[in-house]
Amino acid sequence: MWSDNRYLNSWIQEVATLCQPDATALLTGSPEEMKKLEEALVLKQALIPLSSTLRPHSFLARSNPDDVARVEDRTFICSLAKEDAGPTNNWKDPQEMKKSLNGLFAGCMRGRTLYVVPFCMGPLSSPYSRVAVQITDSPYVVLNMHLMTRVGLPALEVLKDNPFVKCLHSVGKPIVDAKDEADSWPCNPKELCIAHFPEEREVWSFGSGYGGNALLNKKCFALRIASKMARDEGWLAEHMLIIGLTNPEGKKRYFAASFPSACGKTNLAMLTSCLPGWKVECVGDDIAWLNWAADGTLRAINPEAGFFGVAPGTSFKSNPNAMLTIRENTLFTNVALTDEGDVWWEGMTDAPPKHLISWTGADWTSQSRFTAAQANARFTVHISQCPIIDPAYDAAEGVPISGIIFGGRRATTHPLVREALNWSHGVFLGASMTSETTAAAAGELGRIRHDPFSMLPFCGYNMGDYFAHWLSMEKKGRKLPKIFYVNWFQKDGQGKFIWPGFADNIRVLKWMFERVEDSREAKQTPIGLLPKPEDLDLSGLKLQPELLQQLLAVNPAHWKKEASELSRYFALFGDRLPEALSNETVQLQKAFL
Ligand code: GTP
Ligand code: SPV
Ligand code: MN
Repeated sequence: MWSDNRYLNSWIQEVATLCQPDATALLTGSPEEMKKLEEALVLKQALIPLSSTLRPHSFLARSNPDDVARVEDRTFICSLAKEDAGPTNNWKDPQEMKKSLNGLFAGCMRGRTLYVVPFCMGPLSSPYSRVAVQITDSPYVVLNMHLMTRVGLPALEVLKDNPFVKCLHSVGKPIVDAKDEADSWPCNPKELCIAHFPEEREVWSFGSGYGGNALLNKKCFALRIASKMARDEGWLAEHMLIIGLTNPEGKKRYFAASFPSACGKTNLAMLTSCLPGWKVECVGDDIAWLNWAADGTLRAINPEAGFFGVAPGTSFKSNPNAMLTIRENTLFTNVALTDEGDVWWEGMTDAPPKHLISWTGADWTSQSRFTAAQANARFTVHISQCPIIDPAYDAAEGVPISGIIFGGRRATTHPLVREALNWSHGVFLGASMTSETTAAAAGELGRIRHDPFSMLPFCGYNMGDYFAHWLSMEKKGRKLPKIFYVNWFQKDGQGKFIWPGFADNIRVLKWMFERVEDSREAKQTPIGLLPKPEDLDLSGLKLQPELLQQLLAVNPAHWKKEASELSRYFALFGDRLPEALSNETVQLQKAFL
């Protein structure tokens, strides 16, 4: 008897029989438990303790070089019907997939410990929260989950004797010889498979120990499975940060923003304002669950309890709040190690230290021809350490959302900011998101791709149905948030970013706040409502007038191309594309004929 939950007890038995671990442990969530795991990993040299003065109680993990990011082409949505996975997901027949997974998992935990990690996504007392259980043979994954979710007995207390989402994970490398025993990052990239069963509410992940492949609480459950639950139950599970924005008069409004992976969510979520009197507070940096409350407001909770943030580019200049968040009790993965026992990555300081040990364990100097940190190097840390944590981050009822922001990484075409004309135009803006690919997923970098709602890799069902679900949110009595679309990433002829970004993004947030409050006018264009240049607060910023003009331009040649590409893309969805979106596309095309 592992717990009071009969489903859990029989599942543990079933998985142990299949995977044949040496030992089984149910996690309580206590700090002592975490300490024991850390000590064991340090002993195995799978964790390097950092300097206790420079980075107290913090560790560095180095992954296998073939296991550094999410792998989208090995990620599957195994819905009963192929059409329910839709044209943007990899589909496999659930029965066939289960058969092959049963083969892969048979005996896969030999020599290892099977950890059972109950976890609650969202505040323990929130009606919007959901409990799941991850079984994993990776102690590194367990440590991450301790930092990022509400784990252990408190989660089991919430669960009681109810069914839960089953998340089964193995690094896919049983210990058979001394080499396996010594391996500090076991994984099995050749057999990698991350399979989702949306109808059964199950995830099976095999072969990776990294990020979204292995921390099944995050993208696998809180987005892919949860998006399907949300559709069935009338809510939204989104790849969004959540912030509170306060103006100099003390009025506060909450915004949620959806940008693709490595496109600025963590940075916006922790923004330090460069405008006096304006303040940002952080509710979450990656995932939002949105529900309609009885009073018609859209309430957001952050299902997570910690950050799994991109390290490269993070500095006291770009994101001081992130730097303060990770000053201690932080788990770093694939960053460089300094001679003093601290961490470093590209962009952390203007000049690199003279000598480093790179993420692969090699000596590094500024003459080296490889980067010191891996491009998708990350920090894992509990949200409570964020100096600008919002007082309501753990509130059961969530926070009321006044504005939703979409955005992507585009060198041209998309202006700094625009506002949707109405809800269905806003859904169209979300559906039409495009962005350059980043190191957050394995594959080519910098290729422009469609990433609707930044959910391309994370939607657990047919994306056409997902669009329809968003459209269906517009109902009588609901206070619909205003919808915006931003682009911090326009470049000049030399390939330099035009907009300073980071702290200066508050200038754009201020305009959106004023729009939400109906206290600013806007200019109507065929792509939405744009700020009048004089309405953007650019005080203290040296920006040449031609550059400001470029930031707010609607270039007809660019938009003609964009609209025709969009029409080609939407055709993929066939009759699952809602009519409202095909109408919007036609309108856009007509405007730039
Ligand atoms: P995921 O955790 O993968 O979902 O990423 P994210 O959306 O949270 O992205 P994050 O904030 O970590 O930023 C990713 C990269 O974009 C970092 O290297 C940042 O330095 C860079 N970045 C973020 N905001 C801005 C901005 O306003 N301007 C510019 N030029 N770069 C930015
Ligand atoms: C992302 O890729 O959007 C991330 C990192 O937030 S991971 O957890 O690996 O998905
Ligand atoms: Mn993300």
